[in-house]
Amino acid sequence: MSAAKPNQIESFYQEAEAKHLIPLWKVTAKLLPPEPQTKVLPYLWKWSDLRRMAYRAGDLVPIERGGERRVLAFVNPGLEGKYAATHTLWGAVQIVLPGEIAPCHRHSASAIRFIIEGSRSFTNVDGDKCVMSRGDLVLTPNWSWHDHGNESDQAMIWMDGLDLPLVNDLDGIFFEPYPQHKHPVTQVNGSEQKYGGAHLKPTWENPPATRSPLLNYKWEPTYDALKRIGEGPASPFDDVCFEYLNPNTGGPTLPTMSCCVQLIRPGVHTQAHRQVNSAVYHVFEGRGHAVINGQRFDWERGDFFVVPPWAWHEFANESKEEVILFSVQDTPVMQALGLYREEAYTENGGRQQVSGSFGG
Ligand code: GTQ
Ligand code: FE2
Repeated sequence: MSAAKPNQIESFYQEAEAKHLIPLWKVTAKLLPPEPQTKVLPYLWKWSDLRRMAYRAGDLVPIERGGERRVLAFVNPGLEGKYAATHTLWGAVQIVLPGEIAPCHRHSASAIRFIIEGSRSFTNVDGDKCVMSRGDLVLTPNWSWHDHGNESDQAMIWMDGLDLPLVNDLDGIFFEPYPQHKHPVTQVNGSEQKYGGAHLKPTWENPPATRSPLLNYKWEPTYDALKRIGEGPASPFDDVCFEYLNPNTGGPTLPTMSCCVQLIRPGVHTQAHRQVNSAVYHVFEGRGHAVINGQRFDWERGDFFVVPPWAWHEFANESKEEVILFSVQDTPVMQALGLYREEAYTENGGRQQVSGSFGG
C-alpha cells in the first residue's frame, strides 16, 4: 500500500458519496455498536389524561369512514416523526360511545385489544362477534375484517396494540375498507366456544399456525391462573407472569406480538433484567413503580408505560393490594429471527441504583 496524500483520500470520499457508496471503515462504530443503541425512551402516560381526553374526543369527533377509529395513540418522545410507542409497536386507547359502530376494515398489521372500561361491546372478527368486558384480550390477526360496536349505555375504552410501526418499516402495509359499514355476524363468541377450554382444542379443525383460532381470552380464567400460584415461587424478574398462548401451537398470540399478564404480589420487588424486545405496559390494577435504566416510574391503575429494548427494568409493589400489569411485546419477532437475548442485572443484589424519577 502506498501512502495516500490527504487530498487523495478526500477526493476518494467525495467520489464515493457522489456514486452513492459508503466506505464501511468510516461508519463501523455507528453501524456495529457493541449493543443496541435505541432511540426509544421509557415514558409514562397517565390514565387521568388519557381517560379525560378520550371522552373529550367522544364529544368532539364522530367515528367516520376515512378516520375509521376514535383512537389516541402514544408517541414515544425519542422517535421524532414516527407515530409509535416503541420502534415496532403502536399503543393507543380507543373509545366507542353507546350505539356507535366503528366501520369494518382490514389491514396487514395485526392488532390486540385489552378492555379497560365498559361491557356489552364487541369486535366482530371475520363474522365472529366477540363480546368484550373489562380484562378481556381480543385479537384481530392480520387481514381479518373487523368492526367494533357498543351495545351498552356506557362508553367503552380499551387499549389497542398493533405491529403497525414494524409492518410500516417493512413496507408491508395493506389496508382495505369493507364495502358495508359492518360485517355480517355469522357466529357469536364462536372462537371462545371452540378454543376457550384452555387445555383442550377441537379435533375437527386444523387452523393455520400463523393465526390464533382463539380470538377472545376472557378475564375470569386469566385471573384464575394468576391466583393459582398463591404464595408459590414465580419469576424473579416479573413475579407471576403468564404469556397468552395460541392454543393451537403453544406459541404467542400473534406472529409479531406476544401478550403477557402479570401479578406483582404485595411486597414484591423484582430483580432487574434487560431484554432485546420492547414492550408497552398497561396498569390494570393497583399501584406501584418500575425502575427503568435507573429512573423511577410511579404508576397507578389505568396508566401506561414503555420499556425500550435492552433497558434494565424491575417492578415493585410496596402496597398491600395486588398489582396486575398487561403488556404487549415484540418478542416473537426477535425470537423468529434468532435475535432474542436477555440478561440479568447482577450488581447491587439485582436492583438498580435509582438516579431520578419520571416527571420529578
Ligand atoms: O381498531 O381497527 O389503534 O385499525 C389503529 C388502527 C385501532 C382498529 C388502532 C386500527 C385500529
Ligand atoms: Fe383496524
